[in-house]
Amino acid sequence: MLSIQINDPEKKEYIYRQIYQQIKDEILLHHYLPHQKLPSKRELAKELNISVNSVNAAYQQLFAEGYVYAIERSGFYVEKIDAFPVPDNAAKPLDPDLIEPPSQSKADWISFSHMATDATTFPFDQWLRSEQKALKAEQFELHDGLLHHPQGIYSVRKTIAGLLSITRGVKCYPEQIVLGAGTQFLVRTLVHILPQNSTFAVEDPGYQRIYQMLKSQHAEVKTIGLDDKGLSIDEINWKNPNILYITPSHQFPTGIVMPASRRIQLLNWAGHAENRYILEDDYDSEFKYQCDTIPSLQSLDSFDKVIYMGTFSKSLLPGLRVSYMVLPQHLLRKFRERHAFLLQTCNVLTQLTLQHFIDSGEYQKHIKRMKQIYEERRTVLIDELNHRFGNRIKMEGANAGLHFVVSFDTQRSYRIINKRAEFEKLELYGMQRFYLSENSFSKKPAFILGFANLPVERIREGVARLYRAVYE
Ligand code: 76U
Repeated sequence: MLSIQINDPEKKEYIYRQIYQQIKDEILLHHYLPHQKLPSKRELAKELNISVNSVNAAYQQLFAEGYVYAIERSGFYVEKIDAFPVPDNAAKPLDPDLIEPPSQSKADWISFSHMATDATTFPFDQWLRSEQKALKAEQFELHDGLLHHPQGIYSVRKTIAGLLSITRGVKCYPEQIVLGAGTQFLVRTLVHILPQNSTFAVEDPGYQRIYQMLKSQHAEVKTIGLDDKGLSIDEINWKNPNILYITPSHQFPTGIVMPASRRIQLLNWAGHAENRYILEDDYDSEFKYQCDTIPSLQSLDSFDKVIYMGTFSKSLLPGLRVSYMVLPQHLLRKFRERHAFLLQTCNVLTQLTLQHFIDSGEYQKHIKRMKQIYEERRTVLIDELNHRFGNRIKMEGANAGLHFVVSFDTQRSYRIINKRAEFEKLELYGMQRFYLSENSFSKKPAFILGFANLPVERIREGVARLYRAVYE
């Protein structure tokens, strides 16, 4: 007879689950042998003093999972299953090196992060209103998930195409737009539609997450240094890549705004051979100071060689995860051949909310307001840095975007400054993060200062903490 024990009913585990679990374990341990007959339901119920229904439920579950089989008018028999150590119910303790430290509260920290935007200035009410409109008007899109186009919802792409034409001079049809949850993801899908055996080139210093991602796709990737106009033409000629990933509006991270002369050199370079392309990452182009925004590279391209990429991470919130790219028509054809099976990665409700947010004019209103807010933060920050550091600081790349780069006249190393910054409760990122090859490593410590999440009233204190981290 089976040695089944029913626990204290107070434990609140269903009786049928207890029977099921114990029989299953005994089968796996080969305490019950293959083809052994289980006691009849009535017998077992009587012995354990429980209802036949409970035994029946346990047997049915064992049957459904394939631990026992049934023979009509005879009963249930143990399946032939290899002996197997019964897994412990409790999870194994997590190896110490895998434990994630609890996230620190950063309430009294000051942030120079280039990654954050400011949640306090985001128009949540208007966003929620757009979401409500989306929920009411587009229920079909929401429940009919699998039918969505791999490139994203058409009406959303139409709205984005309209916006890009006004704000960035990008010429495109909605058909050419591909949405995706992040720039990295989009670049990854691109790797598979660009010419085979391509050699990629990335800016150095540059966006390390794209560099690493390209390498992880087994692409050949070269790093190319910068001169005062951006990506060095000499180095392109010497290293001979056929795909360039660049950030001409505001080089990431140095902040160089690429002048027309270099843009035209690069476009001519791309037009020179069939397998050449330029990936223009226009990540923070909405924000330009003291003059209007500079038209995109894509708007100048008459060879159909520029793949334009953008994101709502800087203009709205990075947590939305809505980014997009605009494919030249011949690459669009490749994308459709190669990626027809892909499901869109952007959340449908977020896509539709974004569409309403843009169509209602709220997006442009928000950008206009943020331009003023960021302009003020930038000016106050630059003034305060000049005031506090005098000629011991050098600032670069502050004409656009939401960050610039500062270097200091100091003997202190990155390590010490970063440690002191942490002590000062100052979120600060060093430029060493962005140097992709050994030989681009600058000797003087330099830091990227983001001001998107830095309210004006915190700037003086932020700069004071920075001064202490560097000099005291
Ligand atoms: C994005 C560049 C050069 C795009 C960026 C960023 O995925 O669309 C930086 C770091 O939100 P996504 O990416 C936007 N192109 O720098 C944003 N920067 C990253 C996220 F904040 C991180 O790791 O230093």
